[in-house]
Amino acid sequence: MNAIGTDGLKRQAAEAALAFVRPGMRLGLGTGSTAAHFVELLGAKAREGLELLCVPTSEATRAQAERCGLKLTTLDDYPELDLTVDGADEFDERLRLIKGGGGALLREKIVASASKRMVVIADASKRVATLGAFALPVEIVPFGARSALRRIEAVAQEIGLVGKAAIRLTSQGTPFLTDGGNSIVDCAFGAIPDPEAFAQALDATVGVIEHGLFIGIASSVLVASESGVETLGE
Ligand code: ABF
Repeated sequence: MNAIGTDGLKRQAAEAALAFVRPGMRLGLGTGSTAAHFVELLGAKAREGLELLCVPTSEATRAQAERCGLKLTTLDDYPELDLTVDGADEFDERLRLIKGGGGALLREKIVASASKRMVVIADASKRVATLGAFALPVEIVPFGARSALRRIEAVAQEIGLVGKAAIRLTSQGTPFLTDGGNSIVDCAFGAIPDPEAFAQALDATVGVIEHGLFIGIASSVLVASESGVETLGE
């Protein structure tokens, strides 16, 4: 914990991301508490007259954006966006990310991949030398979920990753379902020395819809710490 506090640092990162926004942009809006700061700040700009069109990455962000008075659109109407601003669960020096702790990774990856630029906003606690301290979320088809979980463990083991994978539950103990009605497997395999290899293996696993490894997608990470906001990347 620090003097500003984690939430204050998230806000600082979100404020820094406003510098990337230009009038008339089509924007992807991330999910999570850091992204929520950005949505709130952007809403204030929109109410001051800044013209924007936004695509939310979750139903929660859609509801917040509507409350803030942001104009919403879809990827069907605008398949290419100018910029997405989103949070992350972890990032490394090569701008590789783990996302999906909030369960929105599929829409987050679709929206970020449709954007010319993805700016990640985070407090410095998310910065790691090697990804994997945060359990990697993997979105799977609910049908045959336990079989998919076993296949995920097997492909992980083939590349030397061993640990515990578990189907995510809600606080009531029922299966967690994403906005798309899918399940999430959280993979606590520890350090992932070769995220590209694991991403490829997961991409080829039956039952896996998408995983939370974002590689080659983020253009920059704005990292807020006690000493200010540092920009990694361009
Ligand atoms: C989204 O929100 C997710 O991809 C990530 O799981 C989470 C980060 O949450 P927070 O900003 O609340 O730490 O960006």
